[in-house]
Amino acid sequence: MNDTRAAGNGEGAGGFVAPEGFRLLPGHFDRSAQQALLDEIRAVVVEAPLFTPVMPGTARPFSVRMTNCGPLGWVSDVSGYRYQPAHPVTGRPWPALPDTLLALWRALAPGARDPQACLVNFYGPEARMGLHQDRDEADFSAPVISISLGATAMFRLGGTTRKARTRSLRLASGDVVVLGGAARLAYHGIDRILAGSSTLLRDDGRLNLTLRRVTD
Ligand code: MD6
Ligand code: FE
Repeated sequence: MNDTRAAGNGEGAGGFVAPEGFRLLPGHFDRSAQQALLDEIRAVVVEAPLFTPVMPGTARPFSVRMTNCGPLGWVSDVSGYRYQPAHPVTGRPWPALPDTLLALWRALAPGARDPQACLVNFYGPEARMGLHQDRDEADFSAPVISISLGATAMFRLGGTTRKARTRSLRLASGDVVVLGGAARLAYHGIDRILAGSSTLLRDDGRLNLTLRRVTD
């Protein structure tokens, strides 16, 4: 499997062509911007504590913990995946979306309406995220934009069918990923976290923030 820092929209050694609309912006946020964003996310977590979602049907817990900011938040429980305006445990509205994230969205998704949800996923050293599509939104014309903070993750990117070839990319602290265009519905996931890869968060912790437009 390829493992490269290159944005790699061209054909890689394994014959993988990333879907149109996939962008990786390595080091988009420098260390001081990462620290400032981390401070904002810590404030979000104080207001809206991390919770452990479970898989619909089976109630198997996710290995990541999550929270949200913005008017809507993504949740998963026994009855399904959905967006809702309040935290599932506290019942309070989600905290506001930090201005830094709104500015990032406006710069990278010109013409799209403003994001309504920022899903915050926290990974400990053993956490993973299975291969999935982000398809709980009514509007697929806007991209999904992610920001990674803390430990480096091995990100798997595939095509728009589950059986399409995949490739592995490293997402380091400060990296931004855009899934737009054909890549909006590309399968992707996190295979593992690389120990000792960042000092931003203690104990090989990692945060991934995903900005989404939910309604059309
Ligand atoms: C992660 N990322 O980096 C998982 N989704 O932890 C995602 O699931 C993701 O990076 C949509 C767009 C960009 C992403
Ligand atoms: Fe995703």
